[in-house]
Amino acid sequence: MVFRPLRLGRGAGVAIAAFAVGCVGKISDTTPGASGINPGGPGSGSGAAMGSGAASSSGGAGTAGSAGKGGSGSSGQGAGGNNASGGSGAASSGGTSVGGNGQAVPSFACDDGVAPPAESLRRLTMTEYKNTIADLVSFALGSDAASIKTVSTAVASALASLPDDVHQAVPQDLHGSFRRLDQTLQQAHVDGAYQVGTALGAALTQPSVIAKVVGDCATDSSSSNDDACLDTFVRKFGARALRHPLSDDDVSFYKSVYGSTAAADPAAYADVIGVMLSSPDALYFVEHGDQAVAGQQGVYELSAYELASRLSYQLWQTAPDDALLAAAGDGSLLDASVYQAEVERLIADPRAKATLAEFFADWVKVQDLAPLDAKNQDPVFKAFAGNDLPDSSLRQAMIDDVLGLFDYHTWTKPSGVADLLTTELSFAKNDRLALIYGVDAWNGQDDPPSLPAGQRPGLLTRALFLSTGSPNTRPIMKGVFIRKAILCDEIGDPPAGANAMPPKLEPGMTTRESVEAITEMQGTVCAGCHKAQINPLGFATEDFDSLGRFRTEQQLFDDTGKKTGTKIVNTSSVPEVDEGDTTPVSGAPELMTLIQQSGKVEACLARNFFRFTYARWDDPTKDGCALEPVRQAISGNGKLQDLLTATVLTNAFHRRAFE
Ligand SMILES: [Ca+2]
Repeated sequence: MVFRPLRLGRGAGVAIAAFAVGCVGKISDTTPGASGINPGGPGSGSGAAMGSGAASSSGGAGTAGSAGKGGSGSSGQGAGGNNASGGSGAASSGGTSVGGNGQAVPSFACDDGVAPPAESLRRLTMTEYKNTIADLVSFALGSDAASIKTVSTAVASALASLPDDVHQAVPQDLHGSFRRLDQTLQQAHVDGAYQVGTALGAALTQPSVIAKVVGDCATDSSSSNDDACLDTFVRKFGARALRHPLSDDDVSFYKSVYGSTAAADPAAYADVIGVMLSSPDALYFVEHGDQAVAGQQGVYELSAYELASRLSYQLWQTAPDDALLAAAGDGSLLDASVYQAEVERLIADPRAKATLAEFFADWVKVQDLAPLDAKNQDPVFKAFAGNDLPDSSLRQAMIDDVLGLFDYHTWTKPSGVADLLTTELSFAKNDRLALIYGVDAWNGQDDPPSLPAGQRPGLLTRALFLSTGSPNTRPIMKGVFIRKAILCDEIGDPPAGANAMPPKLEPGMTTRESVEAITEMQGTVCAGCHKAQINPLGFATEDFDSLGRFRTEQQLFDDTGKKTGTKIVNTSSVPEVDEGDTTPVSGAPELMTLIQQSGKVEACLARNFFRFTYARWDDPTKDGCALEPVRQAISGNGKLQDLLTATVLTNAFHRRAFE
């Protein structure tokens, strides 16, 4: 049976309230933390949560369920066993290629006969919503900067009452994944949207601006033009607020909201605006589809307006602009060449950079970096840090360094995954971080300085991924992060009762030695995962300390901060970037090369960008046609920015599956 969501644009306040209640129940059923409390949420990210505890997030047992898919109530996803264990398992077509490490490169099978999972009714993210409101204010007021400022100020407190999206815990990543996966709907969302609508309605109908917003017909002395005045406003403002032209029925409904008052009435106009902004069409991606896709049960091509919205929110995180709406209006957007031109126009805009920056930040979990100066009074930390004792700016500097790396290699010098994983340029603009790297600070304009050769290549050797806010590194945490976020491998559940806290280090032993003693004892349940899947990836990056400083030996301290000795750090390991691959590495540089050669990062990046795009977890057995073109686009000579282009050019992006 094909169920396509009913039109929800009517009934405004009543409809949205009823709808909200329905969503809460359904989303709660499938999404841990849907109550809005978000157990183990972002606040816990500082250090402890990514240890062995994080490994519990996604058992190998086909748990890749329908995270965030509450609206559809789908239960079909888990059934296939969901071999999220890899891309490699799904590589049944298109030929298997071999990477630089001699192992098969993972790819995704695209079968046009396989329908993707049904989509839920997705709400705008808070970023998207706030951008949309700002654009609507500009649309209503044109170039009147002073009025735009006044109106923006009037809605600021209502906007601030909306909850931020959180790094939503999903079954596959209990620690918290993309903010876009936060599809929880709280009372604060419903109340906040209503308050924004009310405040905006009031602000846009003040005597100083109503003639600009509605037209002179709203303030002149003639009453004979008032009905046409209202009609025109509903159609014009409504098409923008709801992102599609209004039907005659829609127009009648909003005119009924205005009421039967004869004279032009600012308060009645304010009601119309408030109700429009409470409409599901304003708050959600309401998609009905247009043409059925032959051979795929329940899958429809999006209409031109639906596609315009998807494209605009995907690349700009806001509603379509005039040009995009015009291309939807005359249907030309459905023409491949017109669509391609719009894609290029949108990607050339700075807003596309901001979108990709949000993706990268979420992907590598920059929010998980611990506060670095919290232990500045601790004698051991103080002794360990020495001249590099962190100040309050160092944490953000480490985040900016990594985001700068992404930005440079995506836009300034468009590069591919290989450069991302092997670059020896420093993007540290902060003096303290530059000192840690042993380079001059980057001025952000000229070519970035080069790091000491052969020491710190690639993304994963940056201080962000090494720093812990304590005197000790966390090899387990580093290993889990690389294994899951960068390679997209699954890690089995840790045994019940396993400790998610950092292992207690033994005096006189390196961090590695302590971790080995605790987690790799032969015959224990821990050893199975830690020895092969987790620890070696972390051990190979032990040539950096927990402030990201390069080292060859580890300093040892007693509890008072007195140095008790040094021990050579052993960074050799067999990281099994590909399962069963016995290639050894001597440390971080060789590990980065092995990771780069594996071809796994391209597949993993495609999967992560899918999650960001569609706000749901990918299912490699059903989403192959969405994943494989993107993986291919960023492989070989492909560029990171091709993530954007390749995704919006897939058939999957133009379609929607209904249940
Ligand atoms: Ca009038």
